[in-house]
Amino acid sequence: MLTLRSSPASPFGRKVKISASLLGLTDRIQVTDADTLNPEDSLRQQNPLGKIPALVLENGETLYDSRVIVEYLDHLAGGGRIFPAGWERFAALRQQALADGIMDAALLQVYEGRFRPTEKHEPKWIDHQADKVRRGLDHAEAYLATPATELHIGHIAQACALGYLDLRFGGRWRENAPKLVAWLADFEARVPAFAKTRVSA
Ligand SMILES: N[C@@H](CCC(=O)N[C@@H](CS)C(=O)NCC(=O)O)C(=O)O
Repeated sequence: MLTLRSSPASPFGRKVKISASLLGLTDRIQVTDADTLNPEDSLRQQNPLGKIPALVLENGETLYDSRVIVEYLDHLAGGGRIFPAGWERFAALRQQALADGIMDAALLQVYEGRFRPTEKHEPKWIDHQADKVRRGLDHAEAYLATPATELHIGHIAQACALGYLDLRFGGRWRENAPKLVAWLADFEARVPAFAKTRVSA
């Protein structure tokens, strides 16, 4: 049995869970919640960065981060299932990188709120991160909102990024991204694991 250290709200953990489901591997993975703030949590032995997701393998090795884990799961499932071949692979990896970057920038804004008292919030820093999210969404709305034919890791990551903005930012991205709204509805209709991994605020 593989053990996924994650938390229900983690968008990167969600990427792994949805990938596992699409690859038919859900039954081989047990999910154990991790507390990234707790120094006593074994997570820090498993991943020195103390970040989730981390995947503990049957041989005791741990894989991180989400990008490595999804490659491993695809390999376990025979390879080439959620990673296309040829140029499409790089387009899919780039889409994943954009979505991961949106999630990183969104998380940093959430952490600013969590780690600093309100009077110490740095608006320039928050705006800097919010601009990344806005530019990323504008790009996805313009170029990455065509409903997928073959689902791949870029689509999974993009859905998780949009889902995280729904969870933590009240879904305000929807006002300026009608094509992405339709794109996400199509993804959700095709991927039951998306609804299954949704958490409410
Ligand atoms: N690049 C990493 C990002 C993972 C990440 O930022 N995880 C967050 C939770 S969603 C985390 O562990 N935060 C705790 C910390 O940064 O200490 C990945 O793809 O897995």
